[in-house]
Amino acid sequence: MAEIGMDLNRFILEEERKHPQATGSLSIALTAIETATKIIASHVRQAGLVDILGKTGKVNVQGEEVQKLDELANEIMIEHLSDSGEFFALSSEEMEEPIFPEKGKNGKYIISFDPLDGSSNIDVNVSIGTIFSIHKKVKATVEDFFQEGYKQVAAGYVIYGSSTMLVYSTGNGVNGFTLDPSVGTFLLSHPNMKIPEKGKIYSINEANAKKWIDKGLVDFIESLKEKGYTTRYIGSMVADVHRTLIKGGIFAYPADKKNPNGKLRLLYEASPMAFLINQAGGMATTGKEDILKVKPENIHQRVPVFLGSKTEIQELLTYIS
Ligand code: P6P
Repeated sequence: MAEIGMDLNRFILEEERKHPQATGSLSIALTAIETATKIIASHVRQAGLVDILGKTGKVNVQGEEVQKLDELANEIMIEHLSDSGEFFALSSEEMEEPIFPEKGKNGKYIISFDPLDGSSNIDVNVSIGTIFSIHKKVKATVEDFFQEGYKQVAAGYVIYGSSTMLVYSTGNGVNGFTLDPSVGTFLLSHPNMKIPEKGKIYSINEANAKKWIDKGLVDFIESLKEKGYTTRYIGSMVADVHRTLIKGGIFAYPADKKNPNGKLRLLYEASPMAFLINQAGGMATTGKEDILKVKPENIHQRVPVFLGSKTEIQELLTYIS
């Protein structure tokens, strides 16, 4: 087992060594994500000081007001992922269509990412994050983005919180790295992360309860209250999922009358988070099927999300499926 304090680059290389057939492409790909997110972190930390808060007056494909930091994060991710040469195609929450970088034309991978999730929290100084999901290039067309989540090669997030943490998996468990800002290096702080079998926290926006489509969900939440659960809801998926991974319990963004397929996007929010939660020993469902088995049909497809400890998810399914 890698020892606490090991730096991310050494960890990536040691993981690569475990796969004799590895060519180093995934290591380079992950290193590009590391560099991009360290740069994003530096901008996020300065956001309050530099006039990059506030709106650009533009809206993204989701019809949401784009904050300047969102755009900057997207540009930084595109630059570094493209320069790595390892990605044949990139898709982002901030871009209507995927892009196919010239340098990546021989790349083995494709990547979907949310460059700065939780952006509505930027100007109130609440944790936000970058989420990424990597699949293998198969057909070398946009169809490659429509692979199920269980086929992910790697997935992870960076949370820009009280500290900056990178949490990711390549299918052999989940490991968390904390950025040491004094040297600009991610150091292994949470080796082999496992979600508790059961928690004491539920995380859902109860303001939407009257609009929830899943009958039985209200009763399920009431049953948790009866058992003494507490509620925590930040409204920033990366922060809510990170807490759920560490503390256990359940996070949910269900379908409601306003969002009949839920609000969260499959490719670059639900699927990578489901991959991590499964790798950590938890479960992730749309309420009808395992999120990792959903066959994507479009880049910005939304799905209902229920993820967390096995105990709560299995109990939830007795109420809503
Ligand atoms: P609501 C942030 O805008 C986001 O996409 C996720 O990060 C978060 O989980 C969700 O929306 C919060 O949505 O409707 O509860 O504010």
